[in-house]
Amino acid sequence: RRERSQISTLSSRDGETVLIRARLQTSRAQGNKLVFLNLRQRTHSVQAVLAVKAEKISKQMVKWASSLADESIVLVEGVIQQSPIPIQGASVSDVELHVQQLHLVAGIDGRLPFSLDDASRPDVEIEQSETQLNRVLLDTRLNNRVVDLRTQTNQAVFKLQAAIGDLFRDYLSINGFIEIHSPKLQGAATESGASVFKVSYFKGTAYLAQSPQLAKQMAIAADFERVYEIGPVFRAEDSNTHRHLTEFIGLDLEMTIEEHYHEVMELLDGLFLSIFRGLKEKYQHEIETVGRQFPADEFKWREGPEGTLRLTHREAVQMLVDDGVEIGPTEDMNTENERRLGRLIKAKYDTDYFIIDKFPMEIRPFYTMPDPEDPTVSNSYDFFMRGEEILSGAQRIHEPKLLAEKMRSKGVDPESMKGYIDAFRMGCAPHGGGGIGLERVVMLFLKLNNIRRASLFPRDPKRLEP
Ligand code: ATP
Ligand code: AMO
Repeated sequence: RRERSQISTLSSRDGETVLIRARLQTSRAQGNKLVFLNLRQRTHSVQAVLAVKAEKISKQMVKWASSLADESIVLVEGVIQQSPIPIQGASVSDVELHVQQLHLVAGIDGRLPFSLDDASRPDVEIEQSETQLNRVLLDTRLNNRVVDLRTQTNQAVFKLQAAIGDLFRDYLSINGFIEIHSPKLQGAATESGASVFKVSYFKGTAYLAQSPQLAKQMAIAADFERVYEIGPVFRAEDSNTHRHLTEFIGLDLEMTIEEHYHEVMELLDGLFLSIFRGLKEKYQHEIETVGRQFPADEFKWREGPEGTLRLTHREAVQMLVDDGVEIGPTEDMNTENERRLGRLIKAKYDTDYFIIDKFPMEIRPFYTMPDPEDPTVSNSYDFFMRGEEILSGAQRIHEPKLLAEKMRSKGVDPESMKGYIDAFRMGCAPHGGGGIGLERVVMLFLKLNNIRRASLFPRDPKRLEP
């Protein structure tokens, strides 16, 4: 077997003969004796030349090469030659490949739904003129996601998504966490009961987990001390918004607390800073690539002694009230108010990343620990990026009687979660944690404006395919 080369390594290798398998991005014939082929491997591309004057290349061969459909996969053997001028549209621009042999590995059956060029046009305002600008609508992209994912932008988006997963794992592993894998099939609803998918389970019914909440807390009761999970989360909510999916990837963690729940908040903050720094340090190229299609102001966060901005829920609501919003002191912020708060904070503190602490007890789930000094508020927090929630978390109730009482007050029957409550009857250390939506972090870091763009094959109330 002859070794194949990567396009990314071809620069300055004048005179070498190489074998390359790549996609034919585009071809451009000049008369019947010459054709230029733009060859692509992931985000790298090079220009190849098929000319009759070369050995073994006939006119027929040139004609056949010119007729190959864009996006076919070809195997090419050729000699690298220095180019007198930089080649436009090729990422390896100092050389070109003079083709001696060309084989078709996989052709295209039918027509491409859109060209990669059209799919790569900058996403700038004016939705109405999509067709005029030859832009490809989101639905068309998602219906033909495999082709859509081949654009440079999408290759970069998913490299960044993977990087966030890696940075999450690295940080937690260094800090003594272990990864767990909790079941997604449940006998009862995981959190509140309203928004779970039912699936038939032999002669009965099972539910898809709406978060690993119960399992990660039970792992703490089992003395794992620090755990995390990266896994699918299912929500049966008919939310047709820019930021809700029915299946998303949850980055969850749970840890014991020594003295105060701020230990968890600080760890989570350290985790986010390490993700932001890691992306900025190692993935600038991908961030810029995405930015060419989705122009965005650079994501900003605070470094140094002042640290991440933290507000209490009361202070956040006051900022909105001062800005003329009608909102009660214990009310949950809707999307519009969250974004407004994000803009106010950006103007005042120059940051796209902040934490809100001490939410009113009545708007948090049953497992949330009340503040011992003021039980109307809770030891809970949300984290925000560009004015949208990306993490929700809290200290949890580890005392079984209080837990059962809070369940009842939220309309959840403690009997339906017996295994969970029993875990606390056997003794459990104080603990807390949080859950992050991976696609939201990707969407907001890159300002993609729609969560579907940050999901490989998105699932929403109207989409189960492809
Ligand atoms: P979480 O489920 O983590 O709290 P979230 O904050 O995105 O995530 P919700 O609390 O369910 O989700 O909803 C928050 C806000 O999202 C709502 O106040 C509302 O503004 C918006 N929202 C949710 N569902 C819909 C919907 N179907 N249509 C319009 N907006 C919605
Ligand atoms: P919550 O329900 O707030 O909390 O979810 C945690 C985070 O998950 C993301 N998220 C979503 N992403 C896409 N589509 C959705 N429909 C969706 N819903 C939520 C958000 C959100 O911040 N058990 C708690 C976490 C905890 O306390 O540890 C929970 O699930 O980024």
